[in-house]
Amino acid sequence: TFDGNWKIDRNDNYEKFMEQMGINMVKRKLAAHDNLKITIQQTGDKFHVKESSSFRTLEIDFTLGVTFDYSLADGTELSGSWTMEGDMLKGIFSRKDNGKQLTTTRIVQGDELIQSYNYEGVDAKRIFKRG
Ligand code: MYR
Repeated sequence: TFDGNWKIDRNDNYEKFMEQMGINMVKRKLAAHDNLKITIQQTGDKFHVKESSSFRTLEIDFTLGVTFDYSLADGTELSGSWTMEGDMLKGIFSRKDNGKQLTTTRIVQGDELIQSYNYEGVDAKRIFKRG
């Protein structure tokens, strides 16, 4: 169900979220229009994700329930894991620099992939369409 190519369509409150993350205004403006594309391939409890944006391209492999490291485009390092709850992927990550938690979910609704984020009380969403 998550499998396929996804292209960012729109953001909801993403700039406020990035502000809460401590990202400066110039980077926030660029990141709000990052042309993010993700390709997801699931095999059992293993996922292969290709991420490409105006900042970078990278490939990530993770297994549900297994902790891994992930760096944001600005270099902020996270560590955490994804689990599946029903049809929803739930990620709990923590920042290595300050220990604070970033939670995120992914769910497919109709023809859209909705990724939500929470950091220190601020919620945001990024909504992708197949393509
Ligand atoms: C993946 O499944 O795509 C790799 C792991 C993602 C970890 C959580 C991503 C949080 C990204 C937050 C973006 C915040 C920008 C300020």
